[in-house]
Amino acid sequence: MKLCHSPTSPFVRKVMVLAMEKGLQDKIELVSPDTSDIFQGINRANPLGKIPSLELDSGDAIYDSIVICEYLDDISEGPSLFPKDGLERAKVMTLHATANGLTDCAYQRRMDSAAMPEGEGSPTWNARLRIAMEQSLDLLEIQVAEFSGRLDIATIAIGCALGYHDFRFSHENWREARPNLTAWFDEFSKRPSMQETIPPAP
Ligand SMILES: N[C@@H](CCC(=O)N[C@@H](CS)C(=O)NCC(=O)O)C(=O)O
Repeated sequence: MKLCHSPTSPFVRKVMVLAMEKGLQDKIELVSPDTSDIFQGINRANPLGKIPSLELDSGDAIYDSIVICEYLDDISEGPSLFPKDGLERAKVMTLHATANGLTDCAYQRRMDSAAMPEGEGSPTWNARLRIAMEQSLDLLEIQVAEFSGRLDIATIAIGCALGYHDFRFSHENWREARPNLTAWFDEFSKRPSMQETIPPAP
């Protein structure tokens, strides 16, 4: 299997953490994105131009990160990181949606402010995304007791979301007034899968 990969992408990191937790990393070859044309995006295997995508040995390409994670979970041994059905699954997937949405808002803000030509960003949209991030962090702070001690697709997504916040928005200090989430992240970050996927210094 070939994973279109960048060490700075939080969505790729989620896939890598899950692959490592499920012992699949040796079955995955990492391939680099094509950054030659910003208008095309960075990945021709995905019409949206985004990474990650996973090319299977059959030639099929799958995306996006949550689909790849569930596929890898399905084909691997050991306890599933996705509850199978009912309310339990809905709750885990909603928690994943909070964390993934937080990551998505942070990524959009980063692109709007740092990656676009000077003057093309929108301060109003940036403020809208920042509020969504703060509200998501506040909710996670309240919910820590619910997910503490768990390893599943939601906690992996939370770990990657907070890691990305540290990577790109450390100046906004999400830890302030969020002691429970801080303690949870400090502990979760010790996992080898998290340590081995820390993004390189900006
Ligand atoms: N919903 C997608 C989001 C993926 C995404 O936004 N990837 C970014 C990198 S972190 C990307 O490829 N951006 C390039 C672009 O949009 O041109 C997923 O979960 O896979």
